[in-house]
Amino acid sequence: MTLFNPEDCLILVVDDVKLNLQVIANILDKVGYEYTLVSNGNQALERAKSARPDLILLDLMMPEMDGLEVCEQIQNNPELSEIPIIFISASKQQEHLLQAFEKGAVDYITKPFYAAELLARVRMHLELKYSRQKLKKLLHEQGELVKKLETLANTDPLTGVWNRRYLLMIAEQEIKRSQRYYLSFAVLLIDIDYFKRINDTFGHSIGDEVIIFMTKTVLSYLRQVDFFGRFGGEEFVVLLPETDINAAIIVAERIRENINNQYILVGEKKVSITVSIGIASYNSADQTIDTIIQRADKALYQAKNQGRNRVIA
Ligand code: GH3
Ligand code: MG
Ligand code: MG
Ligand code: MG
Repeated sequence: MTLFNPEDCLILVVDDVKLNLQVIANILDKVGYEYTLVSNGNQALERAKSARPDLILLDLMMPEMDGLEVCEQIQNNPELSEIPIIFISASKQQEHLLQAFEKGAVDYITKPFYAAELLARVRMHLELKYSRQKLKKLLHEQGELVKKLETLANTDPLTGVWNRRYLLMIAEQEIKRSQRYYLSFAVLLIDIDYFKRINDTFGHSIGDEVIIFMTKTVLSYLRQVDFFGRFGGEEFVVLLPETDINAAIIVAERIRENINNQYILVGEKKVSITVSIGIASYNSADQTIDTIIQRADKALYQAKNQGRNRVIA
């Protein structure tokens, strides 16, 4: 499995001794790695920022800023902290080795070293880096996919509002919450009046546009905490948490009136619709959402019977 081509990998080599830089450069050349060479700590930080190397070979002992300091600063920079750092040092002291790893190094090679050893370690750490990146990308993609699936499973494709399944689930939670905390919540059942006529007169796709227009209007009159969903066809449900019947009537009236006052343009023609709204509110006898919806449905039926474009609670 090859995760990378050496020619695509840039290695930053830091050493205060020119000869050391040359030796390492020759070794990297054999395999075809790209490299960039610097001879002190400050240059190393600058070059790391400007060139964004894939890996850093870092001398430990350097005058002014030593390798440990360089390593620490790179680790503390979120944009650079994922670059693997391998120390190369003449020091075999355990103290140095421990400090290097504490500062975030991934490896420690002592001088003198075999060319093959250096290359093997460089290769291994580049592979690890690329597999980490790959895994991160996969996890991100998976997360995005889960979000998309959730949206697909919970929303209505035409309008983007919650679908029936999701709304019923939320409603059952609302019942439990209301039982537990002695709260009330209200349900609005909204149905477009004489919608068949819209379809018959203007066609189904204009009918769809009218439905979308209607959901936008309703949404603009709801709070963030309310749930609005399509129950089926041109019938919609609003769940109003912690809302009593009187407050629900005010919300419903506002929705009804505003839909009544607006129109959408179909060519030159103004198309306006009205809605009828049935309201019911939770009471402690309700064990499931069905009984509440049934009462809202009865109220809606009355609203239709009494001439439509009205709210009945
Ligand atoms: P009312 O509710 O006032 O009694 O009359 P209505 O004409 O609205 O009657 P009903 O509720 O029985 O009819 C609803 C119509 O809505 C029937 C169906 O063709 C149409 N419809 C349902 N879903 C959609 C949709 O997604 N798009 C379009 N364009 N029409 C739909
Ligand atoms: Mg040195
Ligand atoms: Mg209708
Ligand atoms: Mg209907």
